[in-house]
Amino acid sequence: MQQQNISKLPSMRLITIPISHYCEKVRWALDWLEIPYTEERHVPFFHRLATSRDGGKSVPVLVTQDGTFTDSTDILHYLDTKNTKSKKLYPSEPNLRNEVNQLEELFDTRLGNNIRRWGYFYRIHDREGIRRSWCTGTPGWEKAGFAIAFPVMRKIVQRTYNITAVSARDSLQEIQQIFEIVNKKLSDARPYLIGDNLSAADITFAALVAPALLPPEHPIKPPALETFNNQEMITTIKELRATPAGVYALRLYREQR
Ligand SMILES: N[C@@H](CCC(=O)N[C@@H](CS)C(=O)NCC(=O)O)C(=O)O
Repeated sequence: MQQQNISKLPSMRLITIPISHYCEKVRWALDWLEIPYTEERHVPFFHRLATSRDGGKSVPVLVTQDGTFTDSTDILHYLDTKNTKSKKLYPSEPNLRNEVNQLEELFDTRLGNNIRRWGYFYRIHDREGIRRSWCTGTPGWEKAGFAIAFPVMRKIVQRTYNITAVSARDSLQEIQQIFEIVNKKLSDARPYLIGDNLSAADITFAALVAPALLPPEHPIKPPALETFNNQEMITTIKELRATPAGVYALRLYREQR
């Protein structure tokens, strides 16, 4: 595919919910590829007004001169055709590319949902924490809407994502299984999951686990662990951080974000 000079392209628009880990995956890819974009942040529920205007539902949505992309993986594939630098999100070598695709799919389908369910189970009652996670950088009228409607929003989130003590425990088991897969891959001391360079697989893993590791470099600055009062959650975060997969995701945030 012919590459274009990205500095001459009109800026892309990225529609997000600030704390969404799928949005963070795309934001990180854009930043890493040094592609200019404008982020438009929305409070959950209000985001639908923005995404539906461009034919989407969930976030992230990327609006470009080539069309609108409504899924994080589609967005990363599109971005990979756009960059003029030597960086690639997907390796050209077919076997490596295949492996990256498979891992990204695994993380998207089995990790993202479970991290969200597990995280909300512990944090959805922390109104101030949720306000920062959902409202940072959003329009004033949406912030005002949050202030009024949060109790109702919380109930809908709990119902939509089936957030209960039992589902949170099941989700943690799924998360631990994915961590095991990543631990095994990293056991030969490789610097990245696939090949010699950062790829979509690395960005997807680190971005999707961020809500359970709270890396300080995250653009929506996470609270310090000591400020939480749920001991069970603190213990799990410490355990996940100490695994090879956790150490690796935190390193990616430190060195590549
Ligand atoms: N498969 C989608 C998942 C995106 C997703 O789950 N987004 C959530 C936020 S983390 C969302 O927008 N939820 C609200 C909605 O569906 O309207 C992707 O990779 O982009």
